[in-house]
Amino acid sequence: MTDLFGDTEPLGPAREDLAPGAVVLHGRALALQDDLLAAVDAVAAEAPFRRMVTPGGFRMSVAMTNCGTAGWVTDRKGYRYSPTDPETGKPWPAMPSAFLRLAAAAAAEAGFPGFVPDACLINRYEPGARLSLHQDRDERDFGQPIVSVSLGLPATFQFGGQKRADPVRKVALRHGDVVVWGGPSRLFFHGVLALKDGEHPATGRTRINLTLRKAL
Ligand code: MD3
Ligand code: FE
Repeated sequence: MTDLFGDTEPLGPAREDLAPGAVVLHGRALALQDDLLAAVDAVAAEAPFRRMVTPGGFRMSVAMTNCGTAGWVTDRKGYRYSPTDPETGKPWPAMPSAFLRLAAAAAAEAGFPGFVPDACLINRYEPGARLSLHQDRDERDFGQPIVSVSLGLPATFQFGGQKRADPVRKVALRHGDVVVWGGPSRLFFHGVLALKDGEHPATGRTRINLTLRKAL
């Protein structure tokens, strides 16, 4: 990558357009990492991480919890948003203000002003955990973007197209990266390859991903 002065950017450009509507803001969450990780711990103290079961009867390798007005859940009956945690029967913890502020700022920088998420799915990957190719289509308004925040160990993200059979690109997502998925890419197929083992100073042997959505 070379700028107009002929200088290189050893860490790559801060902003990378992946596809129409899909923008990576490299390192955008770094300044907030301590607040974000403290908020994840506070949410998980009220609504512990758990590995949910899919409608097909498989236990997911990724452990999940939620905060906000609604949380994404799966069980033998299907995928849906629930106002309460099925494990405790209580409402999900409130959306931390650091999540709201980062999501709104990132969405605006990517061209989606006025984003106010009401749901945050928190995914925790341990070595070997993966997310197979899927679409996010349990939300009401696909005109709303999704903001994802990667923390801890790096992962290889797969980004396809509108059809499951479309070719996929591999994109490395690292600690502090924020991605905004809106417009034409909102319904693109995507997944995460099995997490490679490693140790990260901020999270240990795990990767945390926040997925902020307007679900309702
Ligand atoms: C592309 N999470 O929770 S975030 C998910 O890293 C999910 O944990 C992944 O996919 C993770 O549903 C990927 C990136 C992401 C999120 C939503 C998208 C990419 C997307 C929606 C449309 C297209
Ligand atoms: Fe997804």
